Amino acid sequence: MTVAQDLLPRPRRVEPRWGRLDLEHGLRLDVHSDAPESICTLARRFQARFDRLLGTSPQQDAPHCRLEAGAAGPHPLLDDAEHFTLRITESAAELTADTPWGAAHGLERCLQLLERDLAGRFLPALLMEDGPRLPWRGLLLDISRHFLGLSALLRTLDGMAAAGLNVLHLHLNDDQGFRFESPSRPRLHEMSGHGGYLRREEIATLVQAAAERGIRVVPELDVPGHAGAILYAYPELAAGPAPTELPRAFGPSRYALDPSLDATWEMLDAVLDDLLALFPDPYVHFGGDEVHPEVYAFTDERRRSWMDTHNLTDAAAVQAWFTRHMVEKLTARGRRVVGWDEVLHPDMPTGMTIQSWRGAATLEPALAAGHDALYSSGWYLDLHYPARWHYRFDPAADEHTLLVEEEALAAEPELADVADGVRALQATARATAEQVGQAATRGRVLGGEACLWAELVTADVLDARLYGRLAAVAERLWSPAETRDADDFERRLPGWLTHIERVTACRPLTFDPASLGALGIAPSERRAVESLFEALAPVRWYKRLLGPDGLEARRAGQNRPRPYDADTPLQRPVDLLPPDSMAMFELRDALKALAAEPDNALAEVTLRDFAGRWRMLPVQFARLMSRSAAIAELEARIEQLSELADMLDAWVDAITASEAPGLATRQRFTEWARWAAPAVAETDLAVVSVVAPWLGAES
Ligand code: TNX
Repeated sequence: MTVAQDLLPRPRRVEPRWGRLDLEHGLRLDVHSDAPESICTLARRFQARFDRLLGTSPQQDAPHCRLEAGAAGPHPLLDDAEHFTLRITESAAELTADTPWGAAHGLERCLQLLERDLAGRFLPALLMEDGPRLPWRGLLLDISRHFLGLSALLRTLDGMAAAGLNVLHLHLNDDQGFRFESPSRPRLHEMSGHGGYLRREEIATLVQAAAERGIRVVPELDVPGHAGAILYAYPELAAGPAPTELPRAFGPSRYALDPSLDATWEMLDAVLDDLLALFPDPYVHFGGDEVHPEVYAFTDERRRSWMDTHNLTDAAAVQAWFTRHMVEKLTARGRRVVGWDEVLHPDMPTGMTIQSWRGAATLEPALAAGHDALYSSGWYLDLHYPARWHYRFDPAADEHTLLVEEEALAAEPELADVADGVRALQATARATAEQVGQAATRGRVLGGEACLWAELVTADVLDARLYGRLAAVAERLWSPAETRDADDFERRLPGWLTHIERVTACRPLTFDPASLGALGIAPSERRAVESLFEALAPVRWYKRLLGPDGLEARRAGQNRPRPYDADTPLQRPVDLLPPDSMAMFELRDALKALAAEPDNALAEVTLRDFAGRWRMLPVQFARLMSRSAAIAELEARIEQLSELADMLDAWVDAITASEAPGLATRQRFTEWARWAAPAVAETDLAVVSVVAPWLGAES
């Protein structure tokens, strides 16, 4: 495998050439003397990155990389050209693009292509013609449930750029917090910005840094529902209840703005002016999701007569009226409007962009009604799904294909106990979306967004919650439609994560020493803890957010108080665990390799090493468990792994002796797997599904 075959996301076209560009003396990024300022800035930023990676600034005889790029506006726009051509020969490199954004993508590729061997550092000779498949490649960050400050956002821009993503969608307010400075309505951020909010200068810095990376920042003001934080500051604007304290509980709420009040629109006018002054992108998201229907089922005389005046017959019509007014206000200010798929209604305005979060059931009707659409439903990163589950969804696929993939997800064996819940969301969506009409011209799938809802995310755990899975979504949005091999994606993923650690401040692979310290883990215990953590994964879907009781209640169609609220510390081992464990990829590959070649020595030592480390866990953890309650919760996992060590060794013994593992071994494994199945401290034992095909199967 060459480094070009390991690229993630996969490029459109790459032709390896013979030879290499030697970089022992550094690399000099060159721009034309009359190059636009944006290109000079780009060159300076990447020169510093190359210098750091190459360990030297360019010396006299360093090879050149010539940058030739057309100009663009101050901020990237949807549909701006993003493609580039990169030529690397034995004497120089040359990067051409129509825009600075295309050039930035090409330079990210150069960073990925850097190689090193005994003779030193180099770039492989090649010709690459690359550019994204879809123009809207986004990440939604919810900074409202837990605040993510400027430094977390800035490092995330670097991670996004490395993945080829180009839209940061900021979910700026929700029931639990209002996160941007509103000079004309300061009560909003002063009262409801508990935990932090973005100041105007910080937003300017963020938008500028994003533009330098070819990334658009799309703000979301979530109204009329999810309005708890707004209504805490302005209780008189509530259609239903208003909170007397800043809400801390998660889940669908009854906090919604009263659309019949002039004061509501005065507030929205002022806040929109503040917001639009900070975010230059032509697109603005206004939410529109999860308005509790009972709240808009007005019964009092004043609002009944308001409904009559406007010919509104039910709660859905009230919401559609709200949507129309929001869209008018934003359109009058020269913006294009995005809303969640609940805004679909026969009386909604035309020309919106619909973000589909409830599946093909809303994507297809939105397009048929002539709206542009963004896909998100299969890409909820807060559900702790492994990357390969997200990888299957292609927003541009036809409805049937998407439905098949949705069903395949609901049928994942690991979701067996919640499959009804997974299917239920799509069913609710179908009813609302079906009434929407057909337009003469179909809308366009612009792309999609991975969504990181942050009920269970803080800046400390952000990187473990993003990367891995973000790469799966990024490749689907960037690479040609035929790039669909999930095994090959997983093969490239560990290298990409290592790359992210090398070129950004993001740390998707390394457990943060401070977080381990907070769990009472000493530096000397780190190795042992890693051997345990790498075999675990956070429980999937909403199991954690709802809790065991909440899950049962949801089945019966009820809502229960949830085990977490916005003040619950996220400092359990489960918070540190990435949903994909690179060690489990390694284990899986070694099992497969040994089964195929019983004399594969590398596979054998890898497996023996796993078994050896698991066997030591009870001894290593004895003291730690007496010190750390958080670790003591995992006691069952430690016992389970030490038992698995014996079974794995027995399997390796049998395979290397060219014997079939016996019936007794398989029965013992089956019983063990039953013991290991229930969640422990909100963790799954990820290793079970990895070893089951070998240790549990008749060979
Ligand atoms: C649904 S998606 C929500 C969010 C939650 C998320 C949790 C959408 C428009 N609303 O408020 O955070 O589920 O997955």
